[in-house]
Amino acid sequence: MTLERTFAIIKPDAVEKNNTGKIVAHIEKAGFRVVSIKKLHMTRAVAEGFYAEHRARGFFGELVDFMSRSPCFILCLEAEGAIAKWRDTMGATNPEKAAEGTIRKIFGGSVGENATHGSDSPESAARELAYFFAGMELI
Ligand code: ABT
Ligand code: MG
Repeated sequence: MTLERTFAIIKPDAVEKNNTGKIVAHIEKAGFRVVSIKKLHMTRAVAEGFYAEHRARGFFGELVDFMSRSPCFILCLEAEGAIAKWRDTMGATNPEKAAEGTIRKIFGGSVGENATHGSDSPESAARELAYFFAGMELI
């Protein structure tokens, strides 16, 4: 396996519930290095650009409302095989279907408000990291 970087978000629902620190602790305990972490209140335009792949889906408006309603924390995480490892650590998109001990099982509320985001491929990780971070923030 190779050392990889992935992009993560601690979403507005988790920040609102004061679960930020607990989720960062879970991330570090799982073996990731937090390369960068930054607070951000997304505008609707920023959220629309981030989730552009879902623009045609019925849930797009609600998704953008949710992601822009209050601040989130965005992170760059590093580990061996970080992209797949972070998806495993988060669990399934729907918290009800997520495995025991995963972040979405513990902290997620619903399929629409599921506590965290993780890039789903190396291409997404590269795009999403470049969308939110300047190069010098990822040293
Ligand atoms: P993200 O990490 O947020 O991208 O979630 P994930 O990759 O696990 O799931 P996808 B399919 O990318 O979902 C994107 C967001 O859209 C929400 N959603 C998804 C719904 O609200 N209803 C649906 O029917 C589906 C399929 C869940 C995801 N996030 N949020 N918030
Ligand atoms: Mg996704």
